[in-house]
Amino acid sequence: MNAAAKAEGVEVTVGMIGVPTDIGASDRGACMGPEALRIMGLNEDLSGLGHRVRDHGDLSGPANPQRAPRRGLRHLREVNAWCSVLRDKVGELLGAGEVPLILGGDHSISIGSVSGVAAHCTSLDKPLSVIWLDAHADFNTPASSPSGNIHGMPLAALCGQIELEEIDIEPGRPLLDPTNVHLVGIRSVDATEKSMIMDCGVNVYDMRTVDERGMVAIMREILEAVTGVGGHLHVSFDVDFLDPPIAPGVGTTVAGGATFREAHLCMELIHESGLLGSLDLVELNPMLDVHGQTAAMMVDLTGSAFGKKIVYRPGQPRAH
Ligand SMILES: [Mn+2]
Repeated sequence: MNAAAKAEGVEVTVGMIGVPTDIGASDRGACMGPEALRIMGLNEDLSGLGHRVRDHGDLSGPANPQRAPRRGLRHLREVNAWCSVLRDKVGELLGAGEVPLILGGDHSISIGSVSGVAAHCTSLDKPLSVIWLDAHADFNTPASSPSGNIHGMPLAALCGQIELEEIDIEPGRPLLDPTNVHLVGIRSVDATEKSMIMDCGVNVYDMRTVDERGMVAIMREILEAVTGVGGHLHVSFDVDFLDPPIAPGVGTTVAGGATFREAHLCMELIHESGLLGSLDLVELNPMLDVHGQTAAMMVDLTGSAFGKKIVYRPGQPRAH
C-alpha cells in the first residue's frame, strides 16, 4: 500500500464470518455459499486491494431438519440459534474495529447480523442505516407468508413487525428505524408487504425507480441521507438483487434485476462514500450456480464495495 492511500485511510480490517446454513430458505444449498465465495478468491481479492483480511471461519449451528412451518414460521428455533451466535460474533468483530463481512447462508441470517450491528450502535449511541439490495421486500410476516420461510421476513423482523423474542427483538421496540432503511432493486412484492413497507416508512427504490432515475442518482440520494443521519452503514446484499442471466446461483430469481454495471456502480458508490461499516453477502446457492459464475460475480462486486476500480480518478479514495 502506498503512502497516499494510507493518508486517505481507506484500508480496513475485514472480518470474514461464514454462516453455512439454508435454514430459512425453501431450496437447499445456500449452506455452501461461504465455501464457494472463499474458493472464488474473496480473501485474496480483498487482500490484493490493500486490506487486512481475517477469516474467522464458519460459525456452527443446527442442521436443516426440513420441517413444515409451525404457527406460520418454519425452523424458528434453528433460525434463532444461528442468528444469536452470529449476532454475538458481529458484535465482537465490531468491538475489535473490524468491518464484518458476513458470508451466507440464506437471508434469514441477516436478522442476526443486523441485530449484532444494532446492539453495537446502541451501545455507542450511534444511529444505524441499512441498504437492503434485493428482488424482494423481505417484509413478510408469519400471517402473510404462504411458505413460512424466514428468509422472506428478515426486514419485517428487524423493523419490529414480528416478535422474535429469542433473538432479543423485543415487541414494540424495533432494532431498525424503518426511515433509515433503503430498499433497492425490489420487483416481486406480495400484496401485504406493499402496504407494510409504505406504512412503515421504509425508503423504497424499486426497479421502476432504478429504470427511471438511474442507479447513480438513487445511490447518491441514499448515501446523502445516510451521511446526514451519521453513524454506521450496514449493507445487506441478496444475490437475487442481480439480473438472473448474470447471477443464476440463487433459489429465488426474478427477471429484470440489476445489471452488471448497475450493480458495480452501486458498490463503487458505496465505497466512495466511505460509509460502509458491515456487509452481508447472502443467498448464493452453489447448487444452482453455473460454473461458479454467480460466486465469481459476488466476489467481484465485493471487490468494488471495498475499493476496486477500473481506473483511479482524481479526488476519489484509492484502495491501493
Ligand atoms: Mn432477501
